[in-house]
Amino acid sequence: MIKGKIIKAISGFFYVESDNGIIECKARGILRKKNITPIIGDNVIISTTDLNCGIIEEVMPRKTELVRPPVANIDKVFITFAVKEPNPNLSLLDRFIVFSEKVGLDIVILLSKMDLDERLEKTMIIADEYSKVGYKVIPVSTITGQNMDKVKLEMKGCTSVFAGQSGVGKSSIINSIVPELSLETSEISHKLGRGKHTTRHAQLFKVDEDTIFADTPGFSSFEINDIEADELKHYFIEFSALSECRFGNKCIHKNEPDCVVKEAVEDNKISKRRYESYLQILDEISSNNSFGRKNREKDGIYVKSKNRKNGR
Ligand SMILES: Nc1nc2c(ncn2[C@@H]2O[C@H](COP(=O)(O)OP(=O)(O)OP(=O)(O)O)[C@@H](O)[C@H]2O)c(=O)[nH]1
Ligand SMILES: [Mg+2]
Ligand SMILES: [Zn+2]
Repeated sequence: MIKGKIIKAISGFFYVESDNGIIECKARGILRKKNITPIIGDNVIISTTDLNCGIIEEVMPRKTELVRPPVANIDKVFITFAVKEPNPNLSLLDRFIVFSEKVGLDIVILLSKMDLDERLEKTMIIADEYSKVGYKVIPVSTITGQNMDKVKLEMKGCTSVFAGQSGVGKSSIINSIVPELSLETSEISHKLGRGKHTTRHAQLFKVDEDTIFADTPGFSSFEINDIEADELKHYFIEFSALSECRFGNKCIHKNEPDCVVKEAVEDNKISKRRYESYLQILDEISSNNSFGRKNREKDGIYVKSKNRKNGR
């Protein structure tokens, strides 16, 4: 038996880095029966039939698990958004933050292609908004090399993942930090204003024993699953910094009176745009839930969830 870590997964094959080098593996059928799908970042135990082929026998418990892109055991996420080309979709950024908060990851926001924003106006506005929330924001450019040393420093000693829309320059950033990787990159489609999904598979790379990172394929939309309406507020960290609302922990900061979050928005202490982003996601969760419930009721299998609040 050999211990290793999955660094790449393509069409049912897993590439496991071990003391014996990289071994191509299949997963043992029993794992599927147990509902375990190995993903990159997983620490696994494999058996080998010959030198170049192995079977994943066991997947060790995961410290963290990011569902999209699927990567296990990461500490930090570099959420990468371009200031231009493609134009940043901040609602998508907020969604990604929500998921990263839920997983419990350290979050660093990379504002890429700052060289395209000559007077840095847009860069400053976005950086300001998210720094105020409490996030570390690093504007970068692979053309001028600006702040690349800061990204490198942030990567050191942890397992991180670069995630964000297609075409924002994730692979380019990695290339400028670790040039020998020569990852494939390509221009965005100017007609469509978005990237071409150049990176097809997530892959882990090792800089040293403690510094590991993943490049991942870009995404263009993000559905909110597995988050309850009364849970969402915890992932907008600027809300939690305020004192409690009149309805305490039950307040979802929407229609309740004397809500400190709504007051903070009125007083410009919390970004109105972030609050609207919150409401938008909240609505989506509620309509997903009632849609899901209707379908379950139709199938006669609806059971009222114990933890659903407000008698809904
Ligand atoms: N002006 C400018 N262009 C950049 C910068 N970084 C990357 N690019 C360009 O942006 C385009 C997309 O870069 P990629 O690195 O392929 O983007 P990606 O995020 O990996 O995209 P996917 O793999 O599709 O998710 C390429 O043409 C890069 O040359 C930058 O700092 N400034
Ligand atoms: Mg890429
Ligand atoms: Zn409230």
